[in-house]
Amino acid sequence: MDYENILVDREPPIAIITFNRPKVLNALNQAVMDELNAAIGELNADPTIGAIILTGAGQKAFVAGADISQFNELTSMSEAAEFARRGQAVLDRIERLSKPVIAAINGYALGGGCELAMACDIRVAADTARLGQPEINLGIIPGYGGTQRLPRLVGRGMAKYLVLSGEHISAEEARRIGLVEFVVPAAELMEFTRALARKLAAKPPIALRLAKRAINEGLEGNLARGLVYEADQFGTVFETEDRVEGINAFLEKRKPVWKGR
Ligand code: CO8
Repeated sequence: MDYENILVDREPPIAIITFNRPKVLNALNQAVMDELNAAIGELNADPTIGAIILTGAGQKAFVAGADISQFNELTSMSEAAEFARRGQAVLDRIERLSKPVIAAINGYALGGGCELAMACDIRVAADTARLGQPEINLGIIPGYGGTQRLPRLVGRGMAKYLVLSGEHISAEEARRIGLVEFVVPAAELMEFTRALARKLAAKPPIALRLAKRAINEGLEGNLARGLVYEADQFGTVFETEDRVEGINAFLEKRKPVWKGR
């Protein structure tokens, strides 16, 4: 598929999706969301790709939020709710994707941009990045999962502070509260994130998928249910050829060769 609002670069075993509307700080409109959804589907189906990076074009922004200019086109409560649901579905798909997705946050990650980063598995931020949920200043609230994913990452109090105040925070502050995992100098962001993506792409794919799923599912229920789920996934991964290879390779003091079976 040809894309107009994003760039998709395949560098097997990784791929990079770049939001490419720098004039509006890579704001998300429906066309961007549709293209993102299609690209995610294509890359997930591509057996040469083991991990995906999301980033923004230009120096200034990862994604500065949903495109505010389209909000006045939403004329009813049900239209606005449907709009939010459609976006949530794309972010949900990213969170549940069988391959790891890493956000390389190269600048502003605000509103829908911060929500998008939170739907990724791991977040790496440039030291110049700024993050936040400024929707309150527009008289609205986060609609792409921000009220749900933010407290799960940073805790209730800090999530309420960010959502209710609309303040932006620095990358370093975001790391301190658990909103991003790594902060690196801006010039090293893509090199660092590519290396991380390659590291994950080199892992056995079934174990990677099941581990990701066990963490996601476990966090949505209580600990007892999560442990049952983890044990089930552990049983499934034990049936794979990669498990036999991984354990034998360790015992034979050699590097494993993963087959994805
Ligand atoms: N939407 C549309 N255009 C934008 C956006 C945006 N989110 N952000 C920036 N732009 C545009 C600006 O209008 C400007 O355009 P122009 O050059 O034509 O005037 C251009 O990008 C550059 O921006 P600025 O001149 O404002 O750049 P500054 O360096 O002065 O400021 C900021 C940078 C601080 C990032 C500033 O642009 C800003 O505050 N942007 C808005 C951030 C924001 O409020 N984001 C949240 C949006 S709401 C949201 O994301 C909800 C998600 C869930 C939706 C659920 C569906 C209902």
